[in-house]
Amino acid sequence: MHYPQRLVAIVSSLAVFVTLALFLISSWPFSSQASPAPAKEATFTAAKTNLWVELTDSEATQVYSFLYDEARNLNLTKDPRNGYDNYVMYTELLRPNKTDVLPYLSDEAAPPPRYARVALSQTVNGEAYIMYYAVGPLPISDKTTMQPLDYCYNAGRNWVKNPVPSFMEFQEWGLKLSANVSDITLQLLGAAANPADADDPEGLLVSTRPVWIEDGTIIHWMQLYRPGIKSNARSILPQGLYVKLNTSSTNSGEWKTLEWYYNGIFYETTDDLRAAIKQPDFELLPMNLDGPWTDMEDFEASPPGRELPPPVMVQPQGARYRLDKDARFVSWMGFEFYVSTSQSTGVSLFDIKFKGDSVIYELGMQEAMAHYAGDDPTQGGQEFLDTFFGMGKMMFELVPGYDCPAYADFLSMNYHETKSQTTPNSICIFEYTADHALQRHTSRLHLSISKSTNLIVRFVSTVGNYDYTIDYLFFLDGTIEVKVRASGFIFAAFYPPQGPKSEGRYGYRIHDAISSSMHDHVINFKADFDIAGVANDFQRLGIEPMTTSYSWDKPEVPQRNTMHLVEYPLEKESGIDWPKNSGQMYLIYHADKLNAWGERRGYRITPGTGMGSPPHLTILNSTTLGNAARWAEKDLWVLRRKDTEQKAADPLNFISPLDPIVDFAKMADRETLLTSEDKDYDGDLVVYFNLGAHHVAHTGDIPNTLMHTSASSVMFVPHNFNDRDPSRETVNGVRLNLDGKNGPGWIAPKSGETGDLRSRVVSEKEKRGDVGTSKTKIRYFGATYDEGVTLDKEALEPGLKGYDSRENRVSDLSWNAALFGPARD
Ligand SMILES: *[C@@H]1O[C@H](CO)[C@@H](O)[C@H](O)[C@H]1NC(C)=O
Ligand SMILES: *[C@@H]1O[C@H](CO)[C@@H](O)[C@H](O)[C@H]1NC(C)=O
Ligand SMILES: *[C@@H]1O[C@H](CO)[C@@H](O)[C@H](O)[C@H]1NC(C)=O
Ligand SMILES: *[C@@H]1O[C@H](CO)[C@@H](O)[C@H](O)[C@H]1NC(C)=O
Ligand SMILES: *[C@@H]1O[C@H](CO)[C@@H](O)[C@H](O)[C@H]1NC(C)=O
Ligand SMILES: [Cu+2]
Repeated sequence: MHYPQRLVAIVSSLAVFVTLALFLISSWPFSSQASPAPAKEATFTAAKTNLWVELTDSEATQVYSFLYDEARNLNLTKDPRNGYDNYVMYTELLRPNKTDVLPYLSDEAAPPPRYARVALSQTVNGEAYIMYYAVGPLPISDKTTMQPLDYCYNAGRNWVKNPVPSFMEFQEWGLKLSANVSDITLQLLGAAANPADADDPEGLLVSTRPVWIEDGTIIHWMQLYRPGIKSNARSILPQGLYVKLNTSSTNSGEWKTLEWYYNGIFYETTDDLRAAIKQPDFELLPMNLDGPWTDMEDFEASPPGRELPPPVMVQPQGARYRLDKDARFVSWMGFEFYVSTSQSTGVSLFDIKFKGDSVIYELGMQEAMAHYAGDDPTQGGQEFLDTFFGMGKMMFELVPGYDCPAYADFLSMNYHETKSQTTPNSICIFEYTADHALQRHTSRLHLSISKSTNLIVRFVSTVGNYDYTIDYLFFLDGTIEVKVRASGFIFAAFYPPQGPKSEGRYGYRIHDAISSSMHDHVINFKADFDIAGVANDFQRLGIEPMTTSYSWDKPEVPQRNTMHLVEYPLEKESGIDWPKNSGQMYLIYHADKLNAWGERRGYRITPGTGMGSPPHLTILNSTTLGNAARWAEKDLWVLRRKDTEQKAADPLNFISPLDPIVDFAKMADRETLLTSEDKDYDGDLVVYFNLGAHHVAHTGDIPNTLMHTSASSVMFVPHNFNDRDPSRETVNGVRLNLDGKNGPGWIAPKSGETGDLRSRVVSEKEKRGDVGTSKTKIRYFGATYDEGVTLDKEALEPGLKGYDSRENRVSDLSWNAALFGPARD
């Protein structure tokens, strides 16, 4: 299941020997060739149970048996034909209430019982629904019940209507309809649909977008696409022909085409379009044809530089973090946390501590939106809420040496649809040393510099045309960063050569007949801060200009223009944007815990590294989104934490935008954040923040968007959290003592001069680093490479022989793919 690594676990007796050897011998005793994995412990066990780990296969099996039990009377089928059948769509862990978890984490109570969330497709009175239930406690016993799960859905119900229960039939109907007008498509688009073979590389494909869903009425726009099968480039191969459909009836025999749209002109019937094409003045648009321009690789080019492989990071002496793979618990340089996964939202981290203090209880993605604009019937209203497609399910296997360094540790992703699924190696954990120092300072007599090494937890979720790489990064000073980068094919629009006909501009022409189609990516995360405990408050620290007078300035300067700090507590649940000119700092403090200097212990929330400050959605009151994603309207939100408000969104919001099961606006309803105003409030805050990009794609996005151009990040930085910078204890660095005779410089000291190497209590063995040359005295802190290392090719460039995946069950972004999931294999 795992990649072949040189750094294999070593037997425990050897580990003991190596550990002892480290104490006894002052310099590294082995050549790396002889002992590739020294300090790594053979076993490392989390102190607590990981309460957030996904249901095991055995738990899921029990849940399925419970559901299929005839006593439940659910009439479930294991082989559903469509959404009118009763079947289990998926089951997953229903994450425990924090109220029940905290007593366990502080050793005051047993772990809370485990529950499953079950999503059932159920038909009631001829109407198809998707319904959520809680099944538990697990393991199944006579105490186990199945209850409608509604406490965490603020719509006050546990169901959403399935608006297109026969989606597969709908897709097939669309293809047949296109094939029926092959005389038209051959003339206009140079190809025909092939309903008999959806994988026909020459056959046209269809893609639909719902325009209107109200009780009993569902209208779609359908557009034709070339398949671009080889590179999966379909989303940049839209064709210029659109048709409006009425699929309101439950009987597909009554589905109708309404009107056709081509080159800015509507045709009321198919025959009207046929007749128009026969006219001599009919204007034929260019076709958007597949070709080498959609290839993601150039195997042939060999400009200077390509003949040598690029540099790589290696880790010849083993990992420095400790990982309990079973418990999914990680410990690194003072940080500790548990890893959890979910089929819809991917990887979340829980109970993040730094040097024993709590920092964040829960950190995880909630939803990823892509919202388009344009003057054609598809892009003009297109929007995706990607958790609906299962961003956890689509965490495919990572490529060592490319997604993550060859030496990374990999974890699998498991989830449960009709049956249990495991994707190997889809989360990676590794250390990486930055291309810059963490700290440095040169003085007359010495220079001190240390390395910036991060721990990174990474996963990639491929949602149709787009691949999101999501990182949780940890820094030695206690900083935590959340970063999203995206790549893959954009979802382009067809571009008539004479340019957009309406006044708006929505993109650039980036090939014969495609427009780059502007869109916003807004990706929401939850950070449940517990800065040194749950009772926290949120302050905005203004950095403001001021005119004032000081007694010491008088009489010469009666008034001075200067600046100062002003604190504004956030008193009510609110959404806020990143401040102009970084004129405010957003701070979360513990209510009363102080550091040694009497200042409140806190963390700062700030835009991190990426393409500018992370944006929110440009569109105001999006017509398509309704109430499905109100979290996208501001950069970040500060809310009270509640057991009843687990997430900012639910995947099913995508199919019920007007009346979503979770309406974020109802969560952010301006309740007081002041414990003094509400005695029942414990001061526990949650921050929801957005990453993403205003994606104005250009020719550089062809064939694929590049990761650095789409990167966005938010950082949480200690703010008076410690008494001084804690990275000094864990960092690797060096102090160089200089002779100092002629100012800073690399000047040879007088013979016999040793200089001050800050050797307050230096024992002989600690002098190990004191290996000064005649010019400079050198002392290292943290371990160093004292011998040469030997690496085999696998450490530099893995042969990928351990890559397990044969086929990825990639979503095609249709509702079909999500609702009748890939599990039906
Ligand atoms: C059970 O479900 C099937 C469809 O899967 C349906 O045809 C049948 O009527 C249902 N039976 C009952 C008793 O509801
Ligand atoms: C979690 O909290 C909610 C709200 O208080 C409650 O309705 C629910 O029963 C709790 N869940 C469990 C498993 O105790
Ligand atoms: C395609 O054409 C056939 C024959 O005219 C017709 O029976 C069928 O309903 C058409 N299908 C669609 C989806 O338009
Ligand atoms: C769509 O079809 C339904 C019947 O299936 C009909 O009641 C409705 O009026 C139609 N709507 C439009 C806009 O054609
Ligand atoms: C959006 O909705 C809010 C609240 O209903 C309203 O105040 C605002 O004017 C709306 N803006 C637009 C552009 O529709
Ligand atoms: Cu994009």
